[in-house]
Amino acid sequence: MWNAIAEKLLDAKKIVFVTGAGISQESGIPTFRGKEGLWRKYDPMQLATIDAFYQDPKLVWEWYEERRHNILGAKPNPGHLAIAELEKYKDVHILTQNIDGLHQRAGSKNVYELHGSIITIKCTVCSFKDKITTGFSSLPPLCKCGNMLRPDVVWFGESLPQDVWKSAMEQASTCDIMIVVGTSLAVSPANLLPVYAKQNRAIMVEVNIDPTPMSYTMDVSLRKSAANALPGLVDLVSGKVF
Ligand code: BV8
Ligand code: ZN
Repeated sequence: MWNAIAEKLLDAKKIVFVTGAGISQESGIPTFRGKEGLWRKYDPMQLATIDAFYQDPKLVWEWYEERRHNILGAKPNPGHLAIAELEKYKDVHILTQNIDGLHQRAGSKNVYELHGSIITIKCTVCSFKDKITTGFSSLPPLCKCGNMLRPDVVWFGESLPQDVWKSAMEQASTCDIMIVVGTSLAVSPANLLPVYAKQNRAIMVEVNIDPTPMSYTMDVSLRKSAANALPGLVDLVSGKVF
């Protein structure tokens, strides 16, 4: 599966991953646009936008709390674990659109959360921000300052955290190999990251069960699941298989 670029993989110093909901699908977390996708049941523009939040904060909070409980019960799968193990052999950075924290729970260190995190909460007015450690007695939860608290995620129409976005562009533009895993590349500006890598002559790899708008620019396109394809990458790099 990885033999076509075995040489490049062994020579590579920095490997950067761009991951999306597909890498967490085998942990039981629905993707956004798949058949059983999250958005299928809910209209994203209805729930993951600031207007939706102010229109019906309770509904938006119920959606996030349902997802957060599903995520807390989920475990990293062999795809997440392989990427974490790769850090033993290479300089690995993970630019993820996911808010589920599974890369960190798998043991990955250099994780850039482009769209925030479902386990962090922040105030809509003051600078309060904290990890969510317990449930809430009522929704929407209120800050000590009296204003509503919100999930610390990036909604449609909101800009990405500037510092995270800047570092993500930097990593994408300076990697030897970019591996895009489990994302339809439908959402901007995250979908620009593979373009930056390509412009800087990185070797481009896609691991995705469906084709994406950037499949034609890939050096290798694996129509495989993440949990299926990624362990083979570590076997090759670690010398377990030649
Ligand atoms: C911004 C956090 C500007 C919340 C998310 C028209 C109208 C309105 C807006 C726009 C518009 N056109 C463009 C925009 C901009 C908009 C955008 O891109 N919209 C799209 C939908 C057209 N982007 C934004 O609004 C961004 N902000 O542009 O700000 C700005 C600038 C300055 C100042 C102010 C503002 C913010 C975007 C962030 C939105 N938040 N999530 C939450 O999660 O609740 S996006 C959401 O979609 C998730 O983060 C998710 O990651 C992301 C993308 O989805 P994917 O991860 O790719 O998942 P998907 O299901 O689509 O694909 C899964 C893939 O995996 C599939 O291809 C499948 O085949 C594959 N797969 C499935 N299983 C497996 C697998 N592959 C391997 N193995 C498997 N097992
Ligand atoms: Zn506050």
